[in-house]
Amino acid sequence: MIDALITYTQQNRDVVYTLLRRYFALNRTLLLQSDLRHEIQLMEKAFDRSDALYNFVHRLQEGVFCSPWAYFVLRPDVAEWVFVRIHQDYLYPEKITVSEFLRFKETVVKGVCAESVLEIDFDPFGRGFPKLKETRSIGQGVIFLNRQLSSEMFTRIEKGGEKLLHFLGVHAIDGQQLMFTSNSRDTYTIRGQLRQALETLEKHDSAAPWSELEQEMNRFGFAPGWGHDAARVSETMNMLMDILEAPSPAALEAFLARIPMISRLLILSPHGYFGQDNVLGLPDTGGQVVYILDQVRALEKEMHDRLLLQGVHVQPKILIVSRLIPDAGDTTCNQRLEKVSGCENTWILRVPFHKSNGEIIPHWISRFEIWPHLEDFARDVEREALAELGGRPDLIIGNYSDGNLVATLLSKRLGVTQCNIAHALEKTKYLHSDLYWQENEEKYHFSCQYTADLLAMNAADFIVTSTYQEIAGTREAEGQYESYRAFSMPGLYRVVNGIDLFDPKFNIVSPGANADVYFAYTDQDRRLRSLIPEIDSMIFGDDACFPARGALRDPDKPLIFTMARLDRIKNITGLVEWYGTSQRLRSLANLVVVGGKIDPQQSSDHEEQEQIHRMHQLMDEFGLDQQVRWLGMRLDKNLAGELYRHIADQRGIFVQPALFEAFGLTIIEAMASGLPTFATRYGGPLEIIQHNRSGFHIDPTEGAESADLIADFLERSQENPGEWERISHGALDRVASRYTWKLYAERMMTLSRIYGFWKFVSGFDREEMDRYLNMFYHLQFRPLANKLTKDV
Ligand code: UDP
Ligand code: LCN
Repeated sequence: MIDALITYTQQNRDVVYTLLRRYFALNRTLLLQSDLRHEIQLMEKAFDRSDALYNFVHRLQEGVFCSPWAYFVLRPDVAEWVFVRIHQDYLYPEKITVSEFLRFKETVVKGVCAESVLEIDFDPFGRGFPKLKETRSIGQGVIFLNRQLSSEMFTRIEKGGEKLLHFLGVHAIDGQQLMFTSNSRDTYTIRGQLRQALETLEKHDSAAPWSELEQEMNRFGFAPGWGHDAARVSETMNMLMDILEAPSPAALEAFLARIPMISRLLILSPHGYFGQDNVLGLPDTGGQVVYILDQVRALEKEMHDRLLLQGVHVQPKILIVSRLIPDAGDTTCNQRLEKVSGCENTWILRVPFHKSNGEIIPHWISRFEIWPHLEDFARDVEREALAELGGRPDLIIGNYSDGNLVATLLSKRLGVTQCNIAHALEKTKYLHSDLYWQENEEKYHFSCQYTADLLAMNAADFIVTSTYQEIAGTREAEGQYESYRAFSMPGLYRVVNGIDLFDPKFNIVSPGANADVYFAYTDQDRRLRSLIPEIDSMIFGDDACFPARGALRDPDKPLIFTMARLDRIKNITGLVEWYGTSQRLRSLANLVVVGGKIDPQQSSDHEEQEQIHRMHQLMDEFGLDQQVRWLGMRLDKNLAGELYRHIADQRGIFVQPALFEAFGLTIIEAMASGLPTFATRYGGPLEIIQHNRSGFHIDPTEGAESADLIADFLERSQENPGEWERISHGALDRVASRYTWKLYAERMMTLSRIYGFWKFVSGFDREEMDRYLNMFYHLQFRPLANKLTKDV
């Protein structure tokens, strides 16, 4: 692309010069993708799509300008970055390094002298480690890793077969030895034992239970774990025979899927409020809590079923660790231990934060303020979790920046496989929050958060994401993890290689919508009809029973429904504004908003308060009190589930207008209920919804256009009800095929076993990386976190 641009520039100097002049004439040091594209569109010359300059500009991410230099970030394709500069007079495009680009940006935008700056570079530590090559394979790390390492296992990895046997030999759960009665690593001996056992098994009925076989199998050196009956035991033994003879990735994956490796999980979600009831709608508590509670139910069942199939009678245990908040209002977040309902042996363990004098901190602390507490928290959790679990967990899963940092500290100390889940990385949500970190420091402490993110993502054994775009974005926009690849926090450090998207640690495992709660509106037998009167008075009532503003004058119109936390990024106020401005939309449908509080004084979150004020302002400005019903309350999930369905009964729609949405559980919930859904094109929803098949994408920066798209659909559906049904069916099919917790749990268990195995067998040669991370933690993260007070 650069060569084409050089040739083009030589032949069309005037065109390139004119474009650069336009950029400089804007008198802005920093231009975004949209600004750069906009200027080329305004030029007199008509470009066609094969034009080198047009192509170049359309692949730019940003530009930095300081006469006579223009520096650009070019993203020719997903996950591919090139840095280029052009001199205004000489007009010769030159490639530059990432350091040069960032240095220029820091100097020009922030005016800092950026010569001697700490540069963070994780790249050298990944050399020699297998990496994906194709962008389409990003997010399929486990398949690649398994293929690559299993073919190397008996060649590159010294004594691969013996290591596999050793791995099997050290398996025990609750003191019960599994797989082998002794830890022999001699492949020759084991093959002999396997042959003898297989011969004996042939004499048994294939349905004979393990208890009947146990004595004989013990004599040959085999402990429980091979299968619940003779057929399965012999299948598993044959698989091992095959692998010891000639390993293949598929055989290894299938064999590992049978090993009872995972029975104790530790899941970390430190910031509150984490509870089962009355927490949604409280600050910082949203989809992450819903996700984890549904996740543990699915994982517990999957672990339980797998262990039984392998003939291991052990009850799996999951511990979700969060913060204990003594002043927890009407939530249970002040209880140390709480059983998760619908589970046999899954618990929420809450561990408090302390002030510097040791006193327990009684109140909620925003997720942006919790950094100085995490190291002590990790230490306390280690003690309490080990006691509760009765030993080390088999896997530690972190959630969000804080949980992932604690997972990093604990996994390192305990030598346990670490999995990260981000839910949302704030960096892509707040524009230029890296560059202007100092300006935002008091409110958000992004210096701590982004440092923690870098530490945790590089330390993790594997990272689970909900979508592809979360890792590597789309052709148009960078991904959330990708945004950590190269950036500057002037005055702190410059990251030249923050994360490698081709690292096989990334895996896409999408969450689901809880099928017990969110199911199709047509599924009449399961509907909670008794809730309908309450829902009707919530939506159509005008009494004071609910904290609400607005009363719908014309209840026969279809409903446009939205529900979210009242954060700026969720852009609920944006939707209200589009609705207020669009007479067409107002004449076609009413709007129902569930989110936030009506009284700003009842909110303790500064962003929420601001949004509440804005909602009132918009309701006043556009006179919306007879067309908008705003409910400032949190709905329990059964009520929310029946509400989606009730709105579908009346041929309504769901709208998710966020400026950016990492994934968006409400979107799959609405779709699972059969509601046609319109969701932001920025973030995960772009992948969840297939436009005009299972819903619609809307552009939150183009309010009028989005309002028209919605109005068009409502009009079409009025004329032809089959149109509404077409999208409704599309939505139901999409969720059923892609977004279920069963699929999630199966995949997650496979990942845990395979990464756990490879960590054990290959060690991943990570010592250098560990040392670098250790230094980064102590020299960067700790001082930043310790600058914040613990005595809030
Ligand atoms: N939710 C709810 N009741 C409410 C508000 C939200 O049950 O009053 C649930 C909603 O159904 C969804 C979650 O909270 O499961 C929000 O998750 P999402 O991923 O949409 O957004 P987040 O809040 O995590 O950014
Ligand atoms: C946090 C978010 O912001 C949402 O986009 C996700 O759906 C939710 O967590 C669950 O992962």
